Amino acid sequence: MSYVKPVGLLRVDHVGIAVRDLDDTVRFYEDVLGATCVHVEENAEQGVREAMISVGDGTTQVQLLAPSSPESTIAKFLDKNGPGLQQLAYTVADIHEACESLRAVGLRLLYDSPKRGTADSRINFIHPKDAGGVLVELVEPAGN
Ligand code: V0V
Repeated sequence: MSYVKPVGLLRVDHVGIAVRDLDDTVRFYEDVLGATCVHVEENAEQGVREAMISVGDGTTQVQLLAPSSPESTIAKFLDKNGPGLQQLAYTVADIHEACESLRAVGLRLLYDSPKRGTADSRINFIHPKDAGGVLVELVEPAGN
């Protein structure tokens, strides 16, 4: 595969973990691991209740993802695999440019145009079958 224009990943934005009980898992991360929950929200479109857990300087976070409905992709993931690593997310400067670069080399993006992610970021995903078995998320933070 030849890469015409590399995407330009800025950093690992977060690692997403599918969980059954958000509040219990947040307590485990805070009380046992000593990390800090910095953000909680429900994203109805994605079918998740989520918590962002800050580690160290907070540049990279852990995203705990619980299903908010039985049809949620996270509910399906939990049924099939049980709790565990679900996705790896990278920060990009420009989500449209990043998606176009990937489409140009034939990779499947899950959405035709980016959707709303955590804290008003814009997100899209590379299909795990096109990214070495990893669900790769691209994140353009709000305010870019
Ligand atoms: C499925 N597969 C995975 C996977 N999910 N492989 C690695 N990591 C995952 N998370 C594999 C699965 O083992 C199958 O392989 C194949 O893909 C088809 O899986 P499936 O169980 O039939 O599932 P699908 O195709 O119905 O759905 C899979 C996709 C779905 C990835 C298309 O989960 C999706 O749309 N995900 C993107 C949205 C999302 O994850 N939202 C929740 C996070 P075999 O068995 O055929 O070999 S929301 C979020 O991250 C937010 C809000 C944010 O960050 O801001």
